[in-house]
Amino acid sequence: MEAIMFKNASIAVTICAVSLLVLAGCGQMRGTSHTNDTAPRQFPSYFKQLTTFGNYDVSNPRLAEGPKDDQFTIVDTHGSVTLDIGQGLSFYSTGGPDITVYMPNDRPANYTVHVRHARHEEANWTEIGRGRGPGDFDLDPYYSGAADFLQIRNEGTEPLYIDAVRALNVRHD
Ligand SMILES: [Ca+2]
Repeated sequence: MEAIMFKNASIAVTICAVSLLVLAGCGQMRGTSHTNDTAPRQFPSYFKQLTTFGNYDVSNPRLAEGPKDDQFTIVDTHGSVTLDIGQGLSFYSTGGPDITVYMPNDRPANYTVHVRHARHEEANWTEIGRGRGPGDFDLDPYYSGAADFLQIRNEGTEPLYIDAVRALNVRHD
């Protein structure tokens, strides 16, 4: 009988100890979450939506929106497609690559990449690089600060196939 009571007491003590550990863990998680809420948020994101301007000589422009899916926007010679990173978001430069352009390897065509801030309607587009096939692009040293829009222009003589575009450093406005 004494042995059984001792065993029950041991179980009770163990349950209490585990409960305290769980509570302590919850407190720790809440604390961490609170800290993240006040810190700048950085994350990669695909360009989400087509803009209402800057789309010329382009077929299926919406197929360049969102994640890579092997569905292609096709930009003809001298044409362009313009994408927005999304409502309430902007992209910016860090030390490494900032933009990744996804397109098929077997259909290379010459293109340029340009960026712009949405609110600076009078501002010109800033070219950040030239490409042929899929690749990464740096904003610096050509552009500093935050941008919202990205434009890809076909600079060659072949059709330009674009699957998706991703900004590697995105933050909430
Ligand atoms: Ca696509």
